[in-house]
Amino acid sequence: MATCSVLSSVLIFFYSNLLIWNNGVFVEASHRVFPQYQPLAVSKVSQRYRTGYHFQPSKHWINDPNGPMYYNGIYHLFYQYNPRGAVWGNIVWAHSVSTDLINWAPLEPALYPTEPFDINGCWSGSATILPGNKPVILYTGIDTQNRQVQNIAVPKNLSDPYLREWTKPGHNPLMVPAGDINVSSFRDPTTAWWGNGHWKVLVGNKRGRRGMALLYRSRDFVTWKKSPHPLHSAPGTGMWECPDFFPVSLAGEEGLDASRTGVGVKHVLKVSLDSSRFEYYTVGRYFPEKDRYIPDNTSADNAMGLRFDYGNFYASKTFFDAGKKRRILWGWTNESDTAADDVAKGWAGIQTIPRKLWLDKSGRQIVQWPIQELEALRQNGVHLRKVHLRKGGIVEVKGITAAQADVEVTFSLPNLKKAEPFDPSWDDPQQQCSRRGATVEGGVGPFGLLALASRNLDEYTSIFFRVFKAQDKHVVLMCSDQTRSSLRTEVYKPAFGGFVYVDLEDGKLSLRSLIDNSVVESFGAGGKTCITSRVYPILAVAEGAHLYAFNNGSEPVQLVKLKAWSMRRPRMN
Ligand code: DQQ
Repeated sequence: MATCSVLSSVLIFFYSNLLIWNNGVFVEASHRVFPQYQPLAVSKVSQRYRTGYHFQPSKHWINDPNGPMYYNGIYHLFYQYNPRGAVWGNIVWAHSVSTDLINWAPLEPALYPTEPFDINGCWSGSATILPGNKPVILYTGIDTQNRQVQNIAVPKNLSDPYLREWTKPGHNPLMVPAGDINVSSFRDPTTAWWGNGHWKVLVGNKRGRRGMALLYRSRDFVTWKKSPHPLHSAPGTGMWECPDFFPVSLAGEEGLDASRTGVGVKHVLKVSLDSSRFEYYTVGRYFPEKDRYIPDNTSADNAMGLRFDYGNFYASKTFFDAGKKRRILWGWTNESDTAADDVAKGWAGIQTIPRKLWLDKSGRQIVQWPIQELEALRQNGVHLRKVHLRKGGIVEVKGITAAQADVEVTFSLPNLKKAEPFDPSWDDPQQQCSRRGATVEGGVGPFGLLALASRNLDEYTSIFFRVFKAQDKHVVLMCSDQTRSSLRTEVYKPAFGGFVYVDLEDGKLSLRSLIDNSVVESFGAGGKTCITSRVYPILAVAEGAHLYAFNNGSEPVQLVKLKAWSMRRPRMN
């Protein structure tokens, strides 16, 4: 503790977006930069708070998932990694492989700074599988002048099933920040798609406060030309990091290859906002001939827009799994303790459980669900049925390892008449979750789960719903509230929240939570609203962790069924 406070008192950090003068160019740093910690290689990794079944390397800092792909029966995940410390810096593309997206084997980093066009860092990017079954990576390199440029890398040996080594062809960089493009706001190329005789790729950018996705075209994947207009832009959103653009089917859950357009297809554009470190997405229409994307008027095209995840989730990226015909989403979930804690732990950052994603029947939003393969880790299942939860009711889910579990529960709401009135000015769900925690009585709700809870409830992370009555409909709020998650005072403990767009006609609401020591990933209403929390209990650890279902609304709710499992550890790097 003493060491931590000494460390934090000498902590000098630069916040993201800080301008650094370098070789005559102003360069914007990304992530919080702690120069004094960057090269501190780890001598001992603390097991406290390490996850059991989430993706993480054996030590050090990780951030964005990069270039996920399925190639010849193997899943590849690359990710931003500091090989020399537990804070952001010295960034390379680390590389792991899997046959099921759950068990992972580490390989040597695939990309690390070697050339003038990436000597100061190999930042985020994507994979594309070109005709002839040839995978390539597009990534952002930080060049000798600290400019952001887009590069290509190709496997050295296509007959290596793990694609261990990657080379950087001599015609790099492919795209440079020419003209009025800000050299430090030009990054994170998407997976390329094919249409109208061209390959097309997006690169994140901003002009003033207008966030934009620049569009580049190429006939041969070698020479790239910037389109005179971006694919899309939105005022007031700031730098668009890690754009992701992909088609979704209007019918069913099957995923589509990046190049699919036409009847029965909509498109999704997701951007990660550097200024708030939240993401938002829109559902809309893509016009390939004009290379324009127009969001539907049901999707807010600003920082209040729909999110894949309303919690700690950033720099996400999807890929098309051609083996199982599904689209899969990866997202980075950062620590919410301090940088000094991370240095002491020897590690920082995990990836969320891969989620299958598809367009909801309404056509207005995305639905997500943990990939089915995860269920192979379930063991010691317990089952509860028809438990009445009156006001103040609480029931413990016993017989599982509550610190590392998967729980699915369905509640039925007998009486919606008592729902509290909804004020239409409440447009920020996180604010509503902060105002009314799990113990604040409502009419219908709060009801839900207390995860990573200590025996006497000194600590818990509450994931719950609250139902309100608006003029002509019900409004459902879902919260993942960290405020009581730890007795430690120095960690960040927000109450995250999102609205759940359901009509409640069947009077039921479901919740699934993946609980894993220091992370709780929750899926409301079958995956319509998802929230991830990072928490650091000191009592609710290992055998000291408990799981409860509760209701603190004045109206009784019924827990129709609850299934919970302990989760085994897969092979994890
Ligand atoms: N992280 C990468 C950038 C990206 C940012 C650098 C998003 O390429 O814009 O580590 O977290």
